[in-house]
Amino acid sequence: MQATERAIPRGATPSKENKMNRVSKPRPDLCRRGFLAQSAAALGGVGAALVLPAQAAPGKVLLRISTPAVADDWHAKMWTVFQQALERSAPGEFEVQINLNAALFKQGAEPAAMARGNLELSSVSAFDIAKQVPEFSIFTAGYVVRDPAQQQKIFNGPIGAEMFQRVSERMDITPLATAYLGTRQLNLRDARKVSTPADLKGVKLRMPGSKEWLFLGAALGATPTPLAFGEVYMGLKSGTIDAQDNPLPTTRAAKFYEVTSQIVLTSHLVDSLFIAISNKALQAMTPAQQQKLRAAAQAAVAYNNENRIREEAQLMDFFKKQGLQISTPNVDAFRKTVQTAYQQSDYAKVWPSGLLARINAIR
Ligand code: KDO
Repeated sequence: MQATERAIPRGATPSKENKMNRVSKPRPDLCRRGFLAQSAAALGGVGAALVLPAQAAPGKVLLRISTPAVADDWHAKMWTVFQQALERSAPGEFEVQINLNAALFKQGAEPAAMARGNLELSSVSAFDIAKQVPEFSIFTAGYVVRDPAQQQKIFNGPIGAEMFQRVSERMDITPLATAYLGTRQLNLRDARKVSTPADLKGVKLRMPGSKEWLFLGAALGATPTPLAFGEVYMGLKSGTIDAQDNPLPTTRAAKFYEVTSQIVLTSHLVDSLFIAISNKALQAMTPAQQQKLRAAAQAAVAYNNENRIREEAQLMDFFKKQGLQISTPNVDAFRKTVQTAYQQSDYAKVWPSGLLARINAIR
């Protein structure tokens, strides 16, 4: 099933470049060189070598985007919405280059590339931020944020403003808008009974490669195994990993359901991605351009969030039809174990005093 896409902003149909991205549907199991060639081709048939202009056409503001997202996922498509919103509000002013599948920078390397001025935009995870702004790890902790509505209130209110200020000062990037990546669920290669974290003992659970992610995997009771997103499909297929965790729309878009047999609805993390821009690029813009940029980022996340929330509610049937078992564990047991692990960790020691209570108070 391909869920019906709601193109929210008027005229937000994919551009020619991104239609190419969508039609070519690069597979997560393709090698990075393949992605590079594909991306280069999508950018104008340059050929196998990735030759990206370091500068935009004369008079245009260059906005290079890099994301590990696969073309069929909402947080990949949202960049087309962003691009087209800018083209409508500021015709001819910006040159937006969308690079999917980690074709330009590997997963997690984007913030450093932005700070160095080699990349303008990306969707940055709380985990990437927590590496440099440790108190942001509160948003990497399982079972803290309750649902997407609360997530938006948190980041669009005073807490978001305070935390984004710290990000801007310490990382030299500015978050512009908060995308709901989805609620992360476990997805196992071989079905097994999973009721509590103890049932995951010894399960090689793939996590993205940073200590913040690995901590979450361990807190769930599994044996966390670092692997880049683009290698997960093959890892599951070959059996080098036993499981992965991602929101259901991503498990569909990256086709992980083809190489797994069970989804366990742990709902352990209401995950976010922050559309962020390098401060260097932001400061080089006029106030009017900055305002249009912010509006385009808001349009992009609105598109992502609505489509993703709708699809999350529909996907269970799809996975069942694909032959997957869907099981519901003892979520209270998972919540208790994971929350205890975080409370007793060094992460919680740097959470600003009272922040957890303020988050909890947001309804
Ligand atoms: C993943 O690697 O599991 C993850 O979901 C982590 C996110 O922070 C984000 O990088 C995402 O992958 C990619 O955008 C691919 O969907």
